[in-house]
This record gives sequence, structure tokens and C-alpha cells, in this order.
Amino acid sequence: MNDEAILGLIKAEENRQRDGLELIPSENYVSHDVLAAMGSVFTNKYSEGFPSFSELDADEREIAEKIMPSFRYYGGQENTNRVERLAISRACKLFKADHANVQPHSGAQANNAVYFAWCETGDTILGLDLGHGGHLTHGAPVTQSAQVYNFVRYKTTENGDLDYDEIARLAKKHRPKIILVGFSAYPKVPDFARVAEIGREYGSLLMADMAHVAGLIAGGAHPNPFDFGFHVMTTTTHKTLRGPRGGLILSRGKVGNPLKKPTKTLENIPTLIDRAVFPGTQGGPLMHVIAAKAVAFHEALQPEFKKYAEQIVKNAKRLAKELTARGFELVFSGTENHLILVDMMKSFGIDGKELEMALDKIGLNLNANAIPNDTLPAFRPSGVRLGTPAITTRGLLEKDMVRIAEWMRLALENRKNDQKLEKLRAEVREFSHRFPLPSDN
Ligand code: DSN
Repeated sequence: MNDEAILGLIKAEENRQRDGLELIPSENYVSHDVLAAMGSVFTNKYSEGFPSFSELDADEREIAEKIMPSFRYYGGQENTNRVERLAISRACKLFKADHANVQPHSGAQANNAVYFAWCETGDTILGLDLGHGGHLTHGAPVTQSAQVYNFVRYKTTENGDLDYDEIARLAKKHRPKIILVGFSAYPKVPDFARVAEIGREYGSLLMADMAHVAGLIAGGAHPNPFDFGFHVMTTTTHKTLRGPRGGLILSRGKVGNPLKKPTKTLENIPTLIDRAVFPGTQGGPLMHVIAAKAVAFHEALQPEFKKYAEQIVKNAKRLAKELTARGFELVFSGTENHLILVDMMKSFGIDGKELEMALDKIGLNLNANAIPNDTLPAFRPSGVRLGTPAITTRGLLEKDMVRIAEWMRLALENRKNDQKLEKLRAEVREFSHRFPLPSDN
């Protein structure tokens, strides 16, 4: 690369990642192959539209093929079509879906496309409150979608379950078009069966935003919402799934011709979603990212990925135990997935940002995070959120969680002692170097 300024920053970021340990539960380290696909010439290509006729009825396919060789608006698509078809079929296999739209640029784009596919302006969507572990795009008032649709938010109970009674009560009152189960700071496994039962009673579309746990689902370490009758699953591709930064929408139903507007039925949801992604909410797909998604899905289909997913959960449980033993009070008293939420205010009388900043200094990265019913502002909330997907990719096992918990305790204790933090930083660096980044191989 000739741009020395940017090259220097890429090298610096590689070193930062190599020298420390990533505990932010939504981050990961991708393989060399995923990086290579992302850095490929597919970035040069425009390919608005869709690649495939294969799922259409024979007579419909004949008509479609007469009109054009694929549902693309530009020529030169022989390779992009193959790449996108591979990404779609691998994603369907991984998640037991009938259809995959691999074009969303992000998780937010994926969620917005599903809302747009199924709802009219002003329709009601039930989603988990942001302060109780939900996500911004599940109806936080600051978002565009919250201005278009009527989001009604449910919460968690004292023991950390989603408040299923409240979901049932709100569904009865509002008859929501969508019931959305999904989270970005929630350490338990939802009761999908119970939500599905409520949704069926009121004819709601059942949508799961599994961005955080998609890799666990792919590896069999977390239940798959489709097994309980959910219609749609959205996810990002870069968290536990360990692919490039991007979004993905999976659905169950009949795949049809995206050039023809289908009636709004649950059966037609795959086609409604395709049309809502393009031209509904996006333009040209990022074909280099789709190539990298296809690579990541292939990796996730390998037997080693199952072991990886299981180890993420084992590591998280052990880390939760070691932190508890050192006085860190966990929200909902533990974890069932990859993620841990600590109430720093209750544990040590400081906010989450203070621990985040101390840990940054020693090369451990996590993020300050709100806890349920937090009384502190979003920028300096009471909690921290951490998780094990990235360190498990580096090869850390349960025994290594003891060291991480101990470094966290020491950094907390010495947060005002720069000399001591410097010493801890050297220890973390030396330890991290024993676990190369996957892209180093
Ligand atoms: N920013 C993501 C996370 O950290 O969970 C969600 O979009």
C-alpha cells in the first residue's frame, strides 16, 4: 500500500489488537480468508437486484429468464450471482432457514427492512426496552423507525427473565404486527416457545434479532428461534458469527419473484423482505462483503465451529464465577450465553466508565453499559458489559479466565496508580502475544 498514513494506522490497529484482549461481547477477530474476500475486487462491482431463479416455480422461472438472465439491473454479473447464491445457500443451511437475504449493510438495516416489509406507518411492534438489554433499533425514541412505527417496549423481571406476562398483556392490548425478541445486553436464553405462543394468539409476525448469539445458534450452543415457529431472524455477521461487518435476514416461507409485489401474508415474508431490502431501503449491495459473509458461513459450517461456540459459553460461565468471587456483582447473577453484565455501582460504588478507562490502560477492552432501571446517564452508566467470543477465538480456555478476572480486580484496585497499571499492561501484552490473531496465520 502506498498511502503511508493509512498503512501506518492499519499496522497500529493490528498491534493494538495483538497486544491486548478484546472483551467487548459484540466484537471478534476474523480469519485471514474473511479479510481477503473483503479486500477483493468485488468491491468494484454494482449489482442491484438479486441473483437467483432457482427457488421459483418452473413456469415463473421461464418467464423471469425471458425477461433477463437474473434479477440484476446491470451487466457483468456471472461471478456476483455465484457468490451471492453461495452466501444464501450456506446461510440457509447454517440456520435452517428457507431464505436468506445477505445484502443488509448492518444489523440496523436488517431490522429496518423487516419492519418495512411487514408494517404500515403507525403499526405496533413489541420490543425489549433498551435499558433492559434491548437494542436502539428496537424502538428507542431517538431512532427513525420509532418515528414511523408505534414501538411498545417490554422489560425484564427481577430475576432476569423477559417479562412474559407483560408481553402477553401488551400483545392483548395492542395486537402488535410484530413481536420482536432480541437484545444487545442480555445474558439469558429467552423462552422462544412462550413468545411464539403469544404471537400465534394475536397473529403477530415473530421476529428474533439474534445479532449477539447468531454464532452460538450456528454452533448449536443456543436454541434456534425457527425451531419454535419464529418467522424471521435478523443478525449481524461480525459478532459471535465471526464474519465481516454486516447484516443478514433469514426467514421461513415461500421464496418468490422479487420483481412482483406479493400479497402481505406470512407465507410470502421472504419475498416481502427481499423487496424491502432492495429497492425498499438499500441501493447496491456490498458484493465484497457478501463474498466475505459466504466465507464466514462456510467456516461456521465446519465441525470446529461447534467446539468454538461451546467454548465461548464455557469461558463466559467461568469468567462470571471468577468475577463473582472477586466481588463483582453480576446483573441477573450469571450468564447463559457469551455475555456478562456487572453492576459496578452496587459492587464498588463507581460507574462503569471508570472501570472501562482503567482496563483500557492495561489492554483489556470492555464497555460501560446501562443496567436495568439505571439511574445514571447513558454515557456514564452503572454497569459494564463484557464477553468471551473474541478471546475464545484467540484460543483462551476456562483456566485463562482466572487471570482475566484477577487483572480486572487489580486494575480496579489500582485505577489511580499509573505505575501499577503500566506493570499490568506489560503482563497483559506478554500474555496476549501467546495467542496470535487468526489473521496472523
Ligand atoms: N453495537 C452493538 C453491540 O455492541 O451490541 C449493537 O449494535
